[in-house]
Amino acid sequence: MRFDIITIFPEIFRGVFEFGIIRRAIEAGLIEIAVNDLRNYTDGRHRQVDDRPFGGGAGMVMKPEPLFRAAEGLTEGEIEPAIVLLSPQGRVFDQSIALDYASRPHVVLICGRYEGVDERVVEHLVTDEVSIGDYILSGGEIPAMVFVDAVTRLIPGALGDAESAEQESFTTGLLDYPHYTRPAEFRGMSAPEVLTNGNHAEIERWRREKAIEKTLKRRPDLIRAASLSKSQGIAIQKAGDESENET
Ligand code: 9WO
Repeated sequence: MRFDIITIFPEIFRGVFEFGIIRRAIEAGLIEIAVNDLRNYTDGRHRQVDDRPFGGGAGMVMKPEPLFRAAEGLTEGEIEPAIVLLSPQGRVFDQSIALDYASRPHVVLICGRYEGVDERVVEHLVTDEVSIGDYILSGGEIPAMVFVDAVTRLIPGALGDAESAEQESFTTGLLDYPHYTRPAEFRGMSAPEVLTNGNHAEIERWRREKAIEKTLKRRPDLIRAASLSKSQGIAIQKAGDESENET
């Protein structure tokens, strides 16, 4: 899978893809990431990527020509290119959207800056607009990093054995269970006994129960959206009944 990032600030990406799972995925040949400087797709001595907004107002707008030239050049000959604009107006990114992109051979990511991009880019070049959440940033570069990170983890072979086991918990649509490590007692705070007694069936049960409790309390919206097994459904029912009985 190849990611092509289009940005006016390629230096921002220096380092971010050189660690951990992403680095390993690159080394294994599972992904390739190219950071493309939008200015290389301008013409003229001024290498101009922005201009004043029609209709007036503050700030600048990204010109259409360099963005069309860059994205079309990078996807030449592709039948159904994925050209994603990271923008607060996009569909809000989540694990299931990440999973959809993980099976694509090539994704072009356009990072907006200034007041945004000329609307003709949105209407006639971009195939998907994606937001990483409801807040305004200074540009699309950090969202592009988030996108690459979340999608790469879902490419088969990108996670090691330990990490894939962990991944299961979000795939269920629940929040993660609490984690503990040594020492078993720290400043009078004990790790739960159940985790240290070696009963793996009991540990499994405890973790699932904690994941359900935490999800019900913090993100009940996830419970409604989750596709749960029959035993999980029953466990949630039980957790709900028990919390009703508490007060
Ligand atoms: C600025 C603004 C100010 C007042 C009211 C609404 C507003 N919207 C914006 C705006 O969208 N500015 C953008 C800044 C222009 C393009 C690049 N910028 C950007 C991308 N900010 N945040 C993102 C982004 C991308 C993906 N997911 C979350 C945020």
